[in-house]
Amino acid sequence: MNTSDPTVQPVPASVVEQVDAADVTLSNPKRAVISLGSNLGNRLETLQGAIDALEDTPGVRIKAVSPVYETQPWGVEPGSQPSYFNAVVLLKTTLPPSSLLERGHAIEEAFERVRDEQWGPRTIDVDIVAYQDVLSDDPTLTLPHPRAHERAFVLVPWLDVDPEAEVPGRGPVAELVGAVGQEGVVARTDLELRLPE
Ligand code: PH2
Ligand code: MG
Ligand code: MG
Repeated sequence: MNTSDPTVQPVPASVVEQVDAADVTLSNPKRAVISLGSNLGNRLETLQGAIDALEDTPGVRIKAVSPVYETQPWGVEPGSQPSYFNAVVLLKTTLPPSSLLERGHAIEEAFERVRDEQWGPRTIDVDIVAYQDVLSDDPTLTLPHPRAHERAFVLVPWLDVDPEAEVPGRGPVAELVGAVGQEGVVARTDLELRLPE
């Protein structure tokens, strides 16, 4: 690769990872991948607030937080909504998927998310992208997330925090990124999310 080409984006430098064995406090923890998105209000502050609230959850330890991406709204008329900030968080948890989902909804409520239209603008969306290698077509929590494999705003930050990641049943994230491309997904290297202490 020609690294002097100004069109080649630098590798984001802001993946933050918990390097210690923080999950020793959790017995038999499971891996989960969470996608966070915000396109209303102070997007960065809200993403950080959601990360802090996840870490404050008994039975949850955040292991890695991706860089922040500014992304074009997916699934709606172009220009009809503000751009999103998106990030992906890797965590270890002793909670079952249903409890993690409940906690995600409680965090959305705490940030006064209003649910009216599908894919409407929101202060915060907390989505469980994957939970271990679980495959589930339960309509209240489909695993992995049914559209994760086609959304660059999920795949690109996920690849940053886990280059070996796979979408259960769909294949390596690196290959899926190659297939969907990175259009409309721009690293905000000027911004950073913190891993909670
Ligand atoms: N979330 C959606 C619909 N569209 N587009 C972007 N760029 N980022 C999102 O997080 C997002 C979206 C529904 O959850
Ligand atoms: Mg969503
Ligand atoms: Mg959601």
